[in-house]
Amino acid sequence: MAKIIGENLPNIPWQEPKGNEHIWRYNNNPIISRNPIENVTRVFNSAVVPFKGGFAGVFRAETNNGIPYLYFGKSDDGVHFTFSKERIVFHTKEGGAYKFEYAYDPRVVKVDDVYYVIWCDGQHGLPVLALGKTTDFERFELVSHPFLPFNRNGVLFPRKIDGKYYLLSRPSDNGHTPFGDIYLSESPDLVYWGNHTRLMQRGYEWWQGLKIGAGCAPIETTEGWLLFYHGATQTCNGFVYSMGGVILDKEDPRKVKYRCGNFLMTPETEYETVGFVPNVIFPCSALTDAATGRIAIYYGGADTYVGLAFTTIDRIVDYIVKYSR
Ligand code: BMA
Repeated sequence: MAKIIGENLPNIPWQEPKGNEHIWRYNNNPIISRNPIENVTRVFNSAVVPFKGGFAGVFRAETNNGIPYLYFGKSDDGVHFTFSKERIVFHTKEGGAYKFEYAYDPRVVKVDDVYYVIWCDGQHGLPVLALGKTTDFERFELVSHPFLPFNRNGVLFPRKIDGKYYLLSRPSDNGHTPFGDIYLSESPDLVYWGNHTRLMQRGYEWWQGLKIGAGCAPIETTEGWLLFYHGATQTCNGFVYSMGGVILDKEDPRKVKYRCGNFLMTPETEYETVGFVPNVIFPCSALTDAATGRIAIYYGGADTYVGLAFTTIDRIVDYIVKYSR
């Protein structure tokens, strides 16, 4: 039986399944609805981590001029969030406030005692990955822009492997990117990145046939690194984004052990199929409880809402292995 290697967090959001589903949605989804903050029309594709006995998050917030920025939110139960009134300010090395063009799809990953925030940042109108950090969710600092444009979906591994940081990313174009594979890069210091390799190619399965991108920070388990990601297909009415799952080798995350040929979740509910962009499930973070094996996944629905999905380590590993290619 697979086990999560990590902290015991008995207070993560949770709801029991009805039957033997491999993954199930929270009954009270969406947990964040429209207009949740003054001057913000939608919050989605956001990342939540355990913090000081409760939860903290960095949220993709589309302001009323249609431009996305990053906002801070905190919660006691991981379901009800209180948001900052203003955008998060990232301090530069020179001491000033980093001037955002736009910022979206944040991930937050704790490595040692630092919370790293990775997002897609606009620089001279081009999408690049940006990396920031905080220890208290009050003062945030900009660390670097790891790669050249064009790149999105940056996801850091939650610990160093053989003394190196590992970062997943997805080279893209300047628009809606009708292609894309997941790459893996390594760094000794979070500034200089190299040994870039293509980890996973978009699939021949139709749901992930157009492009794929990393989702939540990889979860360390006895079976390897469990990664929830998104896969997109192209239809005559636009892209459809589903959630996929893969298990990477623990010592060498460049090796794919099991990649599920089936999607884990595809848009079905109203908050996934109807919204600013219909038919989008976009996972960005997951909370885990090692003792019970529970996993709570935060995902964006239809570029409009935040939803929660639940699974357990044994159910999801069984499913990924059963339907792996
Ligand atoms: C991708 C990203 C995501 C978004 C998705 C669907 O390219 O921009 O932020 O959720 O498209 O619109």
